[in-house]
Amino acid sequence: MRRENTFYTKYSLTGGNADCTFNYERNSDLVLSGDWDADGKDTLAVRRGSTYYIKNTLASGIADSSFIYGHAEDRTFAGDWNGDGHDALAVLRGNVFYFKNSLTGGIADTVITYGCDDDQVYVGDWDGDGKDSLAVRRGSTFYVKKIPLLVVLLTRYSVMAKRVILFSLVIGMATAKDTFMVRR
Ligand SMILES: [Ca+2]
Ligand SMILES: [Ca+2]
Ligand SMILES: [Ca+2]
Repeated sequence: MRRENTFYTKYSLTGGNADCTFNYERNSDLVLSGDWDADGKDTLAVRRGSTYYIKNTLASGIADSSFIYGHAEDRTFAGDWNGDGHDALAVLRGNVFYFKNSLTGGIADTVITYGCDDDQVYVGDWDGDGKDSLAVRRGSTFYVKKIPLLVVLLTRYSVMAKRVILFSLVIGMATAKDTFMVRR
């Protein structure tokens, strides 16, 4: 959770106080989390304009690396697009996603057009293949890229959707796939 510019992190899914607190960067910065160095631990990156500051430890202080990518008005997402264990960034401009597999600026490694401008976008490894991909939410409908059957079920039947989500959660716990949590 984030309160002002202090981050409280939890190492387990229980209530109570956070395990550690630390300060990093300024209030107005956009914060992303990911496993930038592939050590199995997620840490933070901060975006200011189109400059990204990467930190590989959960501590205050100077960023481990920084680079410029995309435009200041782009939306930014973090994920492991190529399954090499390193999370990197994708920016969304209109409905075009520009994926990058390294924490550097320059030309995107993959460019795709997907969804609509104002969709809510989620990143996850929906099929458990180790690569993150996209899902977009438009109203109460989820569109999961690479899982057509799930898309049909979630689109057509709201009762079925609950069952599919519940089923996915159970499967997800068993296979370490990312799944949706629906908040009501
Ligand atoms: Ca890491
Ligand atoms: Ca990667
Ligand atoms: Ca995947």
